Amino acid sequence: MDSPASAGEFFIFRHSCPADLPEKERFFIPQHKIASEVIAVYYEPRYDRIGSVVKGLPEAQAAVKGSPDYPDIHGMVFFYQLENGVLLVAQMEGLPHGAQNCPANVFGFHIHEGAACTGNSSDPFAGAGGHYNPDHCPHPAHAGDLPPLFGSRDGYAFQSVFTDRFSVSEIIGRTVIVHLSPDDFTTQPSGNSGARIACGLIRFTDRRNLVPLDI
Ligand SMILES: [Cu+2]
Ligand SMILES: [Zn+2]
Repeated sequence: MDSPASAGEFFIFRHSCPADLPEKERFFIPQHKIASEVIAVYYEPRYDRIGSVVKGLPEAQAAVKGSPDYPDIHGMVFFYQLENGVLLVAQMEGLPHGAQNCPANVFGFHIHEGAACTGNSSDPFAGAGGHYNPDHCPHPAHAGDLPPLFGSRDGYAFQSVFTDRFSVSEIIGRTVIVHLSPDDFTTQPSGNSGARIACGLIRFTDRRNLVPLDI
């Protein structure tokens, strides 16, 4: 098969240790208790290409941090350019979570067009602007629309998704936003996903200046 695997075909198995990677690349392996083990990819020939992509450095990444009201949120979003689209891999910790029996723990997740995680007291990330939408489509057909993050009972989320709605170069300098509420995929212009609780600026990975992740 010579087309990129879809999200549903992206099999990840746990692996005990990333020792087979060069030291510099290991710095970019997520440090979380689960994601630090996510290295080995199921290796049938049809998955070869996506496996080699995930083992390399992402072309771009965003360090996500919570707003003043949600200081515990932090995470990383990685963007791997494939031939026909982008593989996005995200992990987040410190998301809101409740002790109730049926917590939703679902958070709207988008790429916004703005270039800054700055704002004001009523919207700490107003500078992120609206959803990235170069083709002037309705929500959820915006290029920057993504599946929402599903948080665990202790506030952790991991997501990988393939999208051909943008290339990595298009979104450099734009922003990733996490919202307090689920995206209803109906309400205009942003799915009624509520307050912006975390933001990250998307940057090219600086291959000459790799530093350990602080997440
Ligand atoms: Cu958003
Ligand atoms: Zn949208």
